Amino acid sequence: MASKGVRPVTGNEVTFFDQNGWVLLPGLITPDMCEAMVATGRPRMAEFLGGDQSVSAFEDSTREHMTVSDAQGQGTVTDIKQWVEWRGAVRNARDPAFCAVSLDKQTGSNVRRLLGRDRPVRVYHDILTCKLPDLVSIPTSYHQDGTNFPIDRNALTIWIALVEITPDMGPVQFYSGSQKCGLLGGIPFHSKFDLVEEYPELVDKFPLSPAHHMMPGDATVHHSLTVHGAAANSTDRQRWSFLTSYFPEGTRYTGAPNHDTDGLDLQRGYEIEHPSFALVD
Ligand SMILES: O=C(O)CCC(=O)C(=O)O
Ligand SMILES: [Fe+2]
Repeated sequence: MASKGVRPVTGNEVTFFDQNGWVLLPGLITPDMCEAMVATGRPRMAEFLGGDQSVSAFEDSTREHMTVSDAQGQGTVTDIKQWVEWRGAVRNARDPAFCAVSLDKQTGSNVRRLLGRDRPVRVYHDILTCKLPDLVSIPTSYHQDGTNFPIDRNALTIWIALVEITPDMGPVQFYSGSQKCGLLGGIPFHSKFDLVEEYPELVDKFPLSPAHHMMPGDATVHHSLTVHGAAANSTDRQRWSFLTSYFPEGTRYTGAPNHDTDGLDLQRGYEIEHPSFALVD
């Protein structure tokens, strides 16, 4: 049953997404749902959220999220420099506050409409992020998600603001229409690679979306080929967001090493059906 907590996308929003590769969805979920997610996630991430402590924690980090694909357990908490994350609230922990958003039938229907395919979708990964204040977390470099996903087709990501996010907190920004370029290269978060440095012409060819002022429950959706990034958070408030990426049922595994898929015994060339990638229909 569709929850009242997630609203349907409109026809105009789907059209905007088709043209631009991203769309803003004001009030996608209720502020209550946002509060529940932060209330669950904050204590789990506490050791990385303090001022100086967060910096030293990263230096000492074993980057334990490399083991995230283990379907058991609670997922992993890591400072990946661009933000502090809890990866796997849905995929691993099956936490109700997060599943109520990511696995909701209305969410599934929204994703199907945005992907333009009338078939169930699966969760690729889910990440609760906190971009630390005072410029502690570094900017999110401009990238396409698609280069990093070891899957053979397009996907999309729903990114939800869990707190009020002002433009100076580093909301995600998108090069509108850049999905039409196809794959541009780079592996997100692997190195300092930034697509705007690699392709300076992107800036002239595609308008950069505004740094939106978002309220809790407002969301953006982006296509896996859309170039996007975010500035650092220059305020003294934490930037909390929750993102879930989806691929359509029938998607096949390319076999490329990736922390989201390693260790699950997926077979290159075969459809991804592992229960860790929850089906939403
Ligand atoms: O939250 C950010 O700064 C970037 C998020 C991102 O890259 C994504 O949702 O694919
Ligand atoms: Fe991304």
